This record gives sequence, structure tokens and C-alpha cells, in this order.
Amino acid sequence: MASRNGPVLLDFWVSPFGQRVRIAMAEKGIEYEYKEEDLFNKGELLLKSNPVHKKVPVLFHDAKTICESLIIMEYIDEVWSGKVKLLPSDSYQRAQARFWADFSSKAYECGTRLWKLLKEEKHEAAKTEMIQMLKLF
Ligand SMILES: N[C@@H](CCC(=O)N[C@@H](CS)C(=O)NCC(=O)O)C(=O)O
Repeated sequence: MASRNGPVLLDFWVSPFGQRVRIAMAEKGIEYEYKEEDLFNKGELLLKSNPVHKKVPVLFHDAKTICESLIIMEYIDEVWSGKVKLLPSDSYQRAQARFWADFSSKAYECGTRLWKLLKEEKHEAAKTEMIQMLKLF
């Protein structure tokens, strides 16, 4: 990734976690290179750049690697601080934003379990959990 100056996003088109980062980049008006990852046949770039979770999204910037969508978003907000702010300036409002962002991660993860467990009894439990989360939203 060092060969390129601008940011590069390793992502999977349907990933809600990746979509977060794409929305953040769009809000900030940042140009970047998009690289699609094949999650059914993970490439060396993903395995090397996110060896802990082996998941997208991964952002490459200035020869550095940033993983985890919410951490990437905070990185983007700090590095491109001159552009529209993603997080509120007030500490309490920022804490609230982080709380709901974390909650939405749990909802996305529940959604993933829902479609992965289609034929299992755990599906019902995941469905109930998802309905509760949507009611909370
Ligand atoms: N906590 C991670 C979750 C990322 C995640 O679950 N990404 C999925 C795509 S939506 C993935 O890469 N899955 C591959 C796998 O589970 O092996 C984040 O916020 O970035």
C-alpha cells in the first residue's frame, strides 16, 4: 500500500461496516481507492493487514493500516478534521453518538447471525434479539 499516497479502502460491497466508512468518506469529500475483497476466498492483503479479525473494512493511509469500522471513522474524523465533523464537539453528545454506534454494530452482528443461521434453531433467538433491537432504535 505504500506505493499510493491517497487512502485505500479494502471492503466488501454489501458490508454495513464498510458502508459506514464509505459514508464517512463521502461526508468528508475524501477521494480514495476502493478495493473489493472476496470474503469467500480471503486475499493475502486482508490476512496480512487485519490478522486479528481478518475482516473488512480496512483503511490504508500514509503507509498505515487501520481496522475496525468505528475506529476507522474516528481516525477519518481526526485526520481530516478541517472538513465536516462526524462526531459532535460536546463530550456528552459524543459519548451518546458512540453508544448508539456501538449498539448498531451489535445489531449488524445480530443481522449476520440471522442469515448465517437460517436452518438452525438459534435463528429464532437471533430473530427475537433483532426485533428487540429494532424496537429500541
Ligand atoms: N467489528 C468489525 C466487524 C466487521 C465485519 O464483521 N466485517 C464482515 C463483513 S460485513 C467480514 O469481514 N466478515 C468476514 C468474516 O467474518 O470472516 C467492524 O466494525 O469493522
